[in-house]
Amino acid sequence: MISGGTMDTDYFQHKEIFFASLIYSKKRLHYLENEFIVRDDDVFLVSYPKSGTTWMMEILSLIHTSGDFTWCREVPNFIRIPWLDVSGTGEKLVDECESPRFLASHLPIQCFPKSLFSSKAKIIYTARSPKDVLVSLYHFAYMSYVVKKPNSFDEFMEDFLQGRVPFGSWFDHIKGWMQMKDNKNFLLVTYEDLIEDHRGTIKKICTFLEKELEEQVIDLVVKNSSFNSMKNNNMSNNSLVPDYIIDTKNNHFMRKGITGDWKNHFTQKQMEHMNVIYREKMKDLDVKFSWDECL
Ligand code: PPS
Repeated sequence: MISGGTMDTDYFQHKEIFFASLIYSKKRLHYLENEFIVRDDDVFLVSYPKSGTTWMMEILSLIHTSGDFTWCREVPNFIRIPWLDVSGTGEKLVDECESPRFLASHLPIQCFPKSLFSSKAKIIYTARSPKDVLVSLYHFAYMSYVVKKPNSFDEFMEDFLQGRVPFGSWFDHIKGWMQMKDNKNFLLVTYEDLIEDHRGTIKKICTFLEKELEEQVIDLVVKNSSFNSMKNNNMSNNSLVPDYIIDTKNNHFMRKGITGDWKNHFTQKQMEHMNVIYREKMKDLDVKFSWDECL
């Protein structure tokens, strides 16, 4: 059963994109885009919400410590890898983070710090099938105060397809970031890659980061970034995020951790509707995704 709070969630618009007023601000977004200095050794974990950001945070933490689990066991993920976009306490965490910094962000490319484009910083973009993103976001809306509570799944799907959700349209987000796909400092990883070949994908990330790890160390990264390991670790399952942002008392952030859960939520009609919109919106993008085959 889904349970959630009663507090209202407000959005504001910045560059025609919705942001939750609770933890984001126009001032911060303006500062980030125009004044934030990206360092050459920064690594950004960029994703549309619910695409596997938290999983990537764990993998990068473990690669960084060469498989040593202590950091992940003792320090919350949002302190290990601060959220660039969040205003208030988040800003301090970003500023105080020592180089080389790992920073997480859901920002669409047009809102990202401009200084990125003249830097050597690395971007790992994590993408996930939009159908599973939609389902994950739908459930998340009931446990968080940063996504408005849906009236129905049908209505929520329409909001998602029209980009009337935080961070805007999934289609625009991915198409925007894919402009960087041929840049050597950009790596595209999908949630589906991680599910199908956890180990192989971690090795690909290590190669991208120029971090050579022995096979036994890779074993530790795989083991300690598994769904169950993260679900049971309070430093990684977001249970330490304040209740006014995410209510993890009655719900698990680490919900199912699978691919294809959309099949348990979509009617035939909803599936066909989303397929039509997907094909139309993605027709000019010359990148193939594993989920394209299901359309
Ligand atoms: S957020 O709120 O935008 O930061 O969410 P994000 O971390 O991007 O995505 C949350 C979904 O990722 C799943 N997850 C995992 N799946 C498999 N294995 C591991 N280790 C893992 N860690 C997180 C999490 O369960 C959410 O997906 P759903 O489908 O809701 O379970």
